[in-house]
Amino acid sequence: MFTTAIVKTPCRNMINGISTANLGKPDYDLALKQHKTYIHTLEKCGLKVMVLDADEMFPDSTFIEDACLITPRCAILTNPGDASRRDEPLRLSKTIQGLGLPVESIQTPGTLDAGDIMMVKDHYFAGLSDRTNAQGASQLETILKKYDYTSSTITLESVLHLKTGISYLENNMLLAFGEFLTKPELKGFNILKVDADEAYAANSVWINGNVLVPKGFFKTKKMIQDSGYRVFEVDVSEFQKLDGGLSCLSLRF
Ligand code: CIR
Repeated sequence: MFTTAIVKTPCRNMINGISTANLGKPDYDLALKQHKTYIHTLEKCGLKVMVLDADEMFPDSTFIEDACLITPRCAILTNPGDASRRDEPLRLSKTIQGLGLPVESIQTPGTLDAGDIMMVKDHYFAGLSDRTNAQGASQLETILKKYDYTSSTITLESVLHLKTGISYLENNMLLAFGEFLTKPELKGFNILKVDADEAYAANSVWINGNVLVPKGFFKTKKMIQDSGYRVFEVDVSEFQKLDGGLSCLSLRF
């Protein structure tokens, strides 16, 4: 169960965030509105939400998931793989230090975006991507071991982050599309297959028996509902324009 989430208000400068989506520039006012609805949805799932101020220095900083990994036994400030995001964890450090957990960090030459990390009970899958390198994953493994956790890696082929393509829905259920349907590392999970035309919805978020699904992906929404979850549809179109999804917008713990 999660009790708390941390989110970071989008900054005006988000329109200059990194993007490969080809969906145009985000509309800032609409993004703010969508972010508020996202916060309310987290609250409906029973979470207390800490809302951090916008930070104009970092256009992508609303994608707070990449800057820190919070586990039940420690918090790990990351070292984001894209130079423009490298100092985002520093700006979070005070908030994270205040949580009452031991705080660790990933160090250069290791890089790691926590969007590449998927928690499955006491095991953490780390995606090796353009953002997370082998040294980052190996530092993560060493840190996690100290707290009696295990980890393993999965090499990504086409998506930005591991959780762009898969979401763990607890009870051994995985939501996945494309390259993740056939990965040997993931056999053993019950996989809910997301169709290629709804690939964006593979980034959905389990919170205490509820699943947040991006708005407009009807087949995926129905499939998750039919599997027994309560589903909340959340419109994050303005964040999709920056390659970001539902999970990227919060730290949940
Ligand atoms: C980036 O490219 O870093 C941002 N524009 C999007 C980050 C999305 N985060 C995530 O998938 N965890």
